[in-house]
Amino acid sequence: MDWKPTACVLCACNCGIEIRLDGRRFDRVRGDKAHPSSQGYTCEKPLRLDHYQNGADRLTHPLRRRPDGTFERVDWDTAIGEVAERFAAVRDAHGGESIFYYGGGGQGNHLGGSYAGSFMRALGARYRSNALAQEKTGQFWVGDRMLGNVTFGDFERCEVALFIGKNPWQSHGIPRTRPTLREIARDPDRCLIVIDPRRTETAELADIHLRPRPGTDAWLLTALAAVLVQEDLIATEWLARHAVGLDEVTTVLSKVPVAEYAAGCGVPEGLVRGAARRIASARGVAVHEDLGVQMSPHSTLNSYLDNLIYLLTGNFGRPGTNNPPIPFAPMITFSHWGPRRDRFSPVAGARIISGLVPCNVIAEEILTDHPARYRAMFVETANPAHSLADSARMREALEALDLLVVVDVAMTETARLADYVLPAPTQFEKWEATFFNFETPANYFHLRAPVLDPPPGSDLLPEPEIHSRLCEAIGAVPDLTPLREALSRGRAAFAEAFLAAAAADPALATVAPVALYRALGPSLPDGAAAAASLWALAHKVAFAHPQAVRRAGIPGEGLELGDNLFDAILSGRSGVVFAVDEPGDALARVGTPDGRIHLEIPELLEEISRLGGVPGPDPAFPFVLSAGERRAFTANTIVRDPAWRRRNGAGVLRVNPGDAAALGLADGGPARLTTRRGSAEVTVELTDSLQPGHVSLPNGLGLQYAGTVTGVAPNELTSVEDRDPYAGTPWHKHVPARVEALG
Ligand SMILES: Nc1nc2c(c(=O)[nH]1)N[C@H]1C(S)=C(S)[C@@H](COP(=O)(O)OP(=O)(O)OC[C@H]3O[C@@H](n4cnc5c(=O)[nH]c(N)nc54)[C@H](O)[C@@H]3O)O[C@H]1N2
Ligand SMILES: Nc1nc2c(c(=O)[nH]1)N[C@H]1C(S)=C(S)[C@@H](COP(=O)(O)OP(=O)(O)OC[C@H]3O[C@@H](n4cnc5c(=O)[nH]c(N)nc54)[C@H](O)[C@@H]3O)O[C@H]1N2
Ligand code: SF4
Ligand SMILES: [Mo]
Repeated sequence: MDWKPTACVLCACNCGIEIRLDGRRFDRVRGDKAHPSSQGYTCEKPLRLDHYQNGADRLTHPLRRRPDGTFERVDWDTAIGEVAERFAAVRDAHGGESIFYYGGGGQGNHLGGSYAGSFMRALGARYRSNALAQEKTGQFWVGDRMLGNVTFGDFERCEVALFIGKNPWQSHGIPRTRPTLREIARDPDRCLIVIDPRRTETAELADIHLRPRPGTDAWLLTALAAVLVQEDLIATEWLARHAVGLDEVTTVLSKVPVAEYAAGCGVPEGLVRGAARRIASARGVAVHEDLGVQMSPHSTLNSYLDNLIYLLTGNFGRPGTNNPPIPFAPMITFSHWGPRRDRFSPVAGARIISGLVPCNVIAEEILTDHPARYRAMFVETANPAHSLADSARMREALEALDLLVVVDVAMTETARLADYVLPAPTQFEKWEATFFNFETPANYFHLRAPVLDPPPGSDLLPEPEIHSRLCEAIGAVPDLTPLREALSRGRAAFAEAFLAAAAADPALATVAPVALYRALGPSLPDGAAAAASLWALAHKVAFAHPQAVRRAGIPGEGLELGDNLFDAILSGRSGVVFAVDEPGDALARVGTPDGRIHLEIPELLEEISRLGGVPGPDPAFPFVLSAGERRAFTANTIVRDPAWRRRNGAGVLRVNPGDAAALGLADGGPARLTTRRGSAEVTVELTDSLQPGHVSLPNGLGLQYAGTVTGVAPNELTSVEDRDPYAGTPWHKHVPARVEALG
């Protein structure tokens, strides 16, 4: 029996799995016990990964759009030549800044995206985005200002686990999620606190469930932070050593009317005070916020308050608390404390955070006659026609472009609108890896080898090859002969030659990943050319964190350490530990100029002072719709085949039974769901896990598969205007809606 090690690609945990093939079919999938992070754990979703691998709408050949909107097959030389020529024409006519890049990595694949920057830089493109700019950028902005970094909770070792707008039982996001949650819940000395308007699977396990009315977290979190200050539960000595700005924060929080705010969000005051005291008394508190607050009103303020809760109680930089990780790749960039503090998008003037234009302004940046509008777009591993707010507007924007090129494995809602569709092998047919390496104290990297070949008769290219050919087609790749010669003398000579060449030749620096792929890639064992960009990243990690890398068992000094790490990654089929933190190291990764934690963010403290009362609903749209709940069988739009789901293939609108009775809705019956932007027919499921007035639709449905659309696409119902004032992130969990009986 031949089990092949790889990883699940359906969420950011990327649990190690092993696959047994029957021909080209995934006959069986099981957890990989040798994987250092997941240790054999999986949830139910990857067991049916064959629906991703062998989906009916997989792309098999490069496609070009005909004037009538249908597609014709072209060969790769034609596709690469024409795509390169047309991007170059847009650049020549309107400047490289008019070319926009979207995507670059899904839940399981970031290797391809590590090469995309080469082609974009060579074209002079300056603007890009991806899904992080509709969920995490508010949190990044707050982290940047307070810590010059972001943190992740150490849930394995915490005493108190606090989940805010996050249902990890279904959405995962921490290693071995379900066993870890059960361990916390079972242990009488530990405490699981959940803040969610819904009685989620996680909330059912919780010791304390704070259940605010949807969209009122700002009041609840302010009340929690205020109790810490007003009852003198803060880590005064620790803060005096490590933080500045405490007075400004306590001045605002000491005035908060806790009882009034608790009443405003619908949580008993005693429960708020009890939760604050439990947090303050713990040895270690780990906090994780997610879409429930990041995609609701006051989202950036909520992220600030979440940070204040763990920082005011000193839960930072120790085992069992929140820590800034040592990431393998710099997925998040911080700029607040640097010379180029703020950048804004050219048309909407929206704040660019971590290099990303807010998703909610992309359509606006295209659908205008502004001279700086985006005119061409390169989309890779993303489905923005489905995943961004207001799909109708997004489709209109994508159609208005002079050129749209999509790299994907399947014929998606976005690919359908493209001028060229460039097909890639699936994540099991090529070398792949993810950069979701944010764990502490031990951090992992997993380079995955292909499990099978691309389908016979197909004509696919992996993303690194696509980007390299595009760079070559526009003449952006300098002569690599000297690098190849250096490599023949060994990696040490190569490193020296590469660093010297990149410093001396800006053209080489511009396409550095592609140059590595072409020069170093062919020398890598087992055809792992795609791993070439990791060589540079391994050296960067080894250079920045030599002790942590050595603690992970990688020997060596200087360049040798980086090369040893790279070799360990190349040969470790189930993933390797690349860094091990030591308690206290995390404090050194506070990236502010004085190394202190900056508690004060003046504009957000001002917003806390102005909170006032909780606003009431719009009588025309009395319900709050959470558009995009994570359920047992949802995974964004990665698996398109509805047969993947064992139950509820089409997804249901969850409704409170009291609301259903008042509206005349029956369990399993139809209803009409209407928002300011759209309307859809839905099937209703009655459940008292939802509060009255709150309804919820699953994430990732409404996909066209084999000619049929199944379920409701959530963003047919959302609006681009409903977004955070700082980060531009959407309020997908808080869409004003109306529900009516049908039939
Ligand atoms: N099964 C599955 N897992 C996934 C994914 C998937 O598609 N399916 N997607 C992955 C991705 S990309 C992400 S980003 C994560 C997201 O993971 P989560 O953020 O956990 O997922 P959601 O279900 O979207 O939202 C979390 C919770 O927010 C709650 N919520 C709604 N409104 C409010 C509110 O006003 N306040 C508070 N406090 N909570 C509220 C909802 O009831 C829900 O339980 O999941 C990842 N994991
Ligand atoms: N209303 C609403 N909208 C939401 C959300 C919500 O909760 N509510 N959640 C948001 C969140 S958190 C996220 S992360 C986004 C996700 O939305 P997107 O970032 O658009 O990504 P996915 O849906 O994950 O789609 C990934 C794409 O990658 C393709 N793919 C898979 N493997 C490969 C590969 O090897 N190579 C290439 N090139 N492509 C591949 C898949 O076919 C698919 O088209 O959606 C967001 N949209
Ligand atoms: S969906 Fe996430 S938690 Fe489940 S097996 Fe895959 S990576 Fe692990
Ligand atoms: Mo996400």
